[in-house]
Amino acid sequence: MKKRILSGVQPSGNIHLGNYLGALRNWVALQHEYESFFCIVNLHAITVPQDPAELAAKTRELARIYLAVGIDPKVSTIFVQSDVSQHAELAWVLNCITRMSELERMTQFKEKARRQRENVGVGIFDYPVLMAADILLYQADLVPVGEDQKQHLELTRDLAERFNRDYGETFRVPEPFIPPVGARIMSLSDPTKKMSKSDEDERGAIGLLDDPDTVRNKFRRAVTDSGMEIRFDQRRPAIHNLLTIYQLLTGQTREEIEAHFSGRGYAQLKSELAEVTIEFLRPLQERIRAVGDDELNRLLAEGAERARSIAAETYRLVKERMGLVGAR
Ligand code: ATP
Ligand code: LTN
Repeated sequence: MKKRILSGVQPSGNIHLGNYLGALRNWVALQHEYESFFCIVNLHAITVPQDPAELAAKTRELARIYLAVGIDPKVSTIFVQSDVSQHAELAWVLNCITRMSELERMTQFKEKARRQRENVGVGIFDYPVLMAADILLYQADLVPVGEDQKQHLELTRDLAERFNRDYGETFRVPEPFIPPVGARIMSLSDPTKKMSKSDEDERGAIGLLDDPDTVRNKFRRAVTDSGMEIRFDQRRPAIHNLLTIYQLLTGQTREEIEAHFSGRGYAQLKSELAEVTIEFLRPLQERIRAVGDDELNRLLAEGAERARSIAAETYRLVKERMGLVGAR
């Protein structure tokens, strides 16, 4: 039997090159080797306020993006989290075996809480438990994500092990898959921060739906380091980041890239990188637009159906293990 993958992206904000290079790209590469489930995690998105109409539109847009980047619905299951009620149900059960202190330690929570002060919702605090439910429901072996999700994966593993120990073997304990290159694409306007959907400074991220002029402008204004040489040097994070994007989009080796830019300036790197990105985005955007509404409806309905059948099986086992029985 094939091993399983599960991963997800939130349908909030504008999906960017970091999401693609850190996560989506690897989903596409791994989907033939694994039985794959790709979720649009709208219940995670509502941990911060969302406009309902926009959330609905973004959910469908993200499904189009999954297809356009190369997720093949013939081999992979694409579905919307809120279509499968067991995500919220299992999250509740897992809440009851999670300690407050474990969630207080999560760096993503600490960061978001710092930004929102008193108004931090319980949902943000509980976010990692819902994520654990997403993964454990499908008995996933592998979870392809960017570097920022590593800590959440650790918690997922801890919760799976705890449940298995206390209630009997139930969940498969998943491993993260974090790519060796591209797991943490940095913001173009501040190379000490990751490229992020929720960054107020929109210039930091290249959106997958950005038009050519926007792409050129964002790269042109990207922060650089002092120095002149164009080399992969960790001590110069801004240039390292631009070169990493170039490497992943062209498939060239680091040696080839350094030789190509030898003796050239930052402006040249930025303009070539902009063109490479535009050429990558052009066909992608065409494919996004080409997905029809009916096609999308059918696909998400089929995806939800397939996801439900597996989620229901796991959740039935959980209830049995915990003594959650009612009328017979
Ligand atoms: P936010 O910054 O608002 O939390 P996000 O950009 O991290 O949002 P998510 O939906 O939370 O978007 O992440 C989707 C996937 O993209 C995750 O696997 C995450 O690890 C990955 N990812 C996000 N940002 C980056 C980045 N800068 N570099 C590489 N991978 C990333
Ligand atoms: N927390 C993730 C999104 C996410 C996820 C998941 C990723 C929610 N559920 C399950 C992998 C598996 C993020 O990228 N911020």
